[in-house]
Amino acid sequence: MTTTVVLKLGGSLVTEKTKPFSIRFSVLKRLAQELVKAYKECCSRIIIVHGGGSFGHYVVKEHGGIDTASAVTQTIMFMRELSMIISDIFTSYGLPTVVFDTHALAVIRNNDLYLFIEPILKSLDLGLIPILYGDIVFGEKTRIVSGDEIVWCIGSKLTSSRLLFATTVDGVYDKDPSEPDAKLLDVVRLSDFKDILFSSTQGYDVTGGMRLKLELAYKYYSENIKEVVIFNGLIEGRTYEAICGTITRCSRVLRY
Ligand code: ATP
Ligand code: IP8
Repeated sequence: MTTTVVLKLGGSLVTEKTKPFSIRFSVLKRLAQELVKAYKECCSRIIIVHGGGSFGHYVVKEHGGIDTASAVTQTIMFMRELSMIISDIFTSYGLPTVVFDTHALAVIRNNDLYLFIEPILKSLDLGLIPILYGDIVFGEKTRIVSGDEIVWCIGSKLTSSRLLFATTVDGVYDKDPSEPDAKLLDVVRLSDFKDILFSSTQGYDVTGGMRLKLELAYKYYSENIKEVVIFNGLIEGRTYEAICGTITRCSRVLRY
């Protein structure tokens, strides 16, 4: 069975989430190198999804929501901009990336996300690396769809997937990771979620932070999803290890 890695690059990893429109170029360049190595050595079926960071989240916050035409157009425009920058950097390191605008492949019905994944799969068959991003998705009730939801949604539709969430902390902690006595949870089961304390994300955030990443499991976790790992993409080597299945410092999210 062919397994596909769906890698979320957190907005807090690829941008400075407290500073509007600030990209972490050095992090992206290092991630590109790790991805090149992992793509060559371990897995050529990789879908990348990135978050909004100080692009999407900041624009939505500045507009006070997405109720106006300019809020919608600017949010989409800045998310595309961020995606193009990421794609340009990755391509310059030799990764065959292709950006798929999420809003053009998706629709919201009854508040649920429907994603047309066929073109994404066809691009994977050609050895390409599709990039999607957290975005505004149109529907009866147009809403912001986080990159996390896109990862879970794609993962549940593929016959075999591994979901890897790269962020700025080593994984899920029992409480705010900045607390000195916070403990990293190696394994997190759906039934444990209620005992975890979440602090609000630093900087601009209009989706749902670490809590949302986990809560989406209730809706989307299925037999097709073979592995869910949350890890620190700021630490050199961890993204390579996560893709190649050798990572040890992380949290694994299990269904039961
Ligand atoms: P984005 O949502 O912009 O794509 P991201 O995917 O990197 O970004 P965040 O939404 O920023 O993720 O969530 C990660 C943040 O969640 C960390 O910076 C961390 O401080 C915070 N956090 C809050 N509570 C916890 C917890 N119990 N365990 C781990 N992280 C937590
Ligand atoms: O950062 C949010 O995606 P996320 C996208 O993955 C927008 O939650 C448009 C704010």
